[in-house]
Amino acid sequence: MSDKNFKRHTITAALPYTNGPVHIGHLAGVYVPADIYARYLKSKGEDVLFVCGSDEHGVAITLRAKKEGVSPKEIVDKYHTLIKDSFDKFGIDFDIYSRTSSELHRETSSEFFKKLYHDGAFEERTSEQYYDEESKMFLADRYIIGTCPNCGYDAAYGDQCEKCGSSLSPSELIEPKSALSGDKPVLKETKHWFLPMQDYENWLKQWILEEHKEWKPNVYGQCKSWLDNGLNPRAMTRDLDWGVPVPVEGAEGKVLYVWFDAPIGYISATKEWANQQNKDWEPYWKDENTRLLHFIGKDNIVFHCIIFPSILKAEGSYVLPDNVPANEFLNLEGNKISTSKNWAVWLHEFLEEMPGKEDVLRYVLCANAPETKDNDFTWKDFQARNNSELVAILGNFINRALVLTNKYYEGSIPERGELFDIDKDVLEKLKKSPEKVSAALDKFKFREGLIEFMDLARVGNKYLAETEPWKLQKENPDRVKTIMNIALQIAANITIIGEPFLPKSMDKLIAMLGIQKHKWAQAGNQDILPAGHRINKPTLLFEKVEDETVQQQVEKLENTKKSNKMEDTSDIVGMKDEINFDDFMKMDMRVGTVLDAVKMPKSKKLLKLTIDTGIDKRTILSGISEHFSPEEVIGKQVTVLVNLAPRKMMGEMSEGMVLMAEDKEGKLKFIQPSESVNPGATIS
Ligand code: B3M
Ligand code: ZN
Repeated sequence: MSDKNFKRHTITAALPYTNGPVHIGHLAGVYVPADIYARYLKSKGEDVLFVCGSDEHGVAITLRAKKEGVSPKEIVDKYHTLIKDSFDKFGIDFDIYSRTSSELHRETSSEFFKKLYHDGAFEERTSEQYYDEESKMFLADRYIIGTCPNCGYDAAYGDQCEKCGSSLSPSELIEPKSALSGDKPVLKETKHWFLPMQDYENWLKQWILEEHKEWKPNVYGQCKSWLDNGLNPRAMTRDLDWGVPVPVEGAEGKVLYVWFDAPIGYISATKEWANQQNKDWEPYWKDENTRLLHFIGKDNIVFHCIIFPSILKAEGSYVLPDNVPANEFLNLEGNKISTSKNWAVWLHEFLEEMPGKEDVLRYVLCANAPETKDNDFTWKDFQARNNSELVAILGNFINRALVLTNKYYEGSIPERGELFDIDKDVLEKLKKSPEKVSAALDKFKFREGLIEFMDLARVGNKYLAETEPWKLQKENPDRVKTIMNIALQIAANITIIGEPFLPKSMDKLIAMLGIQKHKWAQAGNQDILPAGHRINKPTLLFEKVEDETVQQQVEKLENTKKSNKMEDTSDIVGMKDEINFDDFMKMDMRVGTVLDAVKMPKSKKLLKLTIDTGIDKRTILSGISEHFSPEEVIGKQVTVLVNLAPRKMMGEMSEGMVLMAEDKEGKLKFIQPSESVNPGATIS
């Protein structure tokens, strides 16, 4: 945190697009850390407002609506409810979960735009954009489909090719088509309002690169690279019929750019909350003693660190973010999480399939949070962390402490007697524990904070294992009283320090201990539970996850993999156009023998083969280097298309083609005669 003593905190978590459900990647990257942080500050007694809501505008929504054959309104209603419910059940404790389709948001974002418009903050520009005459609409980049100029993929979008990943602009597409009508779109003039980002460049450089060196390296680095590359004007309006109408004359049929209106959604959400609470919203955004924090994923960094701050700066009366602790991405079982490929663990499905395990998922996602680099979620790790950490350490310690207290003292906390070194040592560790967790959380190091918290449970667990009170009860009941008292004080402290991480389990533990919820200031206190206080009968805090359960989840993913493969290859499996016999006879295919093979310099894919075709010895370049080493192919009989027109590749002529078969996993195999034949044997 900057050295400043802030009076209040406005914490925002990225507004999820309501074009689908939320998954573990969202939770790990944004909502779990944001919730831990907000709970931690609230426990410290800070004035905290934690806002979120649904991002219901933009092309992502209209595309989804098209796909499902319903209206955008139906889509946002459906997913808003589903997402809100998932967050609720995972204990993500927003003070308000709003939505950008609300009237209050329309008003707020319109007013904001108008203010900037009247202040002359925008540049009005007319440019040519693709227009679909059949649908009578300007086409958003995503609505234009064509051939990628880089890899030749024929269904690339106007903003990106999903095959090779290159980012594109619609004018680069070869043979662009409208996704709406399939027609070739025409270029037509349209007017938009641009924020001249280049005018903010120097200010941003000073504000971020000089004054916010404490931002996380991944965030700072991305900002630096944007700023080093130079900023360009960005249109703040779009030709679309779904969104907040542009509130100025001559803007009919246009809406605010979704990345203009969505961050203002944080402000509208604050207003809605303030109305509900009968409070004033303005200090949460305009008082210089307010600390604004944005929790987001890495793909949103530029919008929250560069564009939105410029918008706020242009307006002039708002505070700017003090920090933007963005995370990297979480992968799933080694692959990138993908909504379109259904490669995800969806929260609403997890809730159904693993009821009661919400905190376990929070725990595992925090332990693996992609804080500094992308990270991987696996079901094996989920099981291991549950069984050997939550059950074996935290759960075991609590259960032992509470069961023995019930057994020996009918649930009443015993007095502490004489202290030995081991007791003093444990009490000292208890005292230090909250500082250690705080030090990590203050730096947004949630994994470290979790480890420090679990260390306290470890200390307690080890203490009981070493002192073995169950063996002492007969001959030395006074000693056991001291041990049990200390163990119970640790348990009470765990409810405070663990609450930001595992809120539901800590509520359960609070109930078992029969105490009130305590604030952070009490953490480290060695006398939370007075002697004589009665606790309740314990139930298990965590239960083992069995192999079967994990196996089911793994199988579910394997099935997804299989069905993806089928979809992926459908266009390959489908037959090519019919040819006649003469077409076939044009191909001259022969069996050749590979005489020599070397790797092509500077190429990952190509092997340079010398082949005896029976007619001649020639060079053929073949894209098999990732599948075979040169030694493996020398001497092999292969099938060669010998009359293919020669082609130059990487400066070397290739004369012909070696035919290969590709299996389901994408592995290549040679097409060979079943028995050895003379080089040059013809194939027909
Ligand atoms: N809806 C993008 C996303 O979900 C966007 C975030 C808006 S935050 C103002 O990645
Ligand atoms: Zn491409």
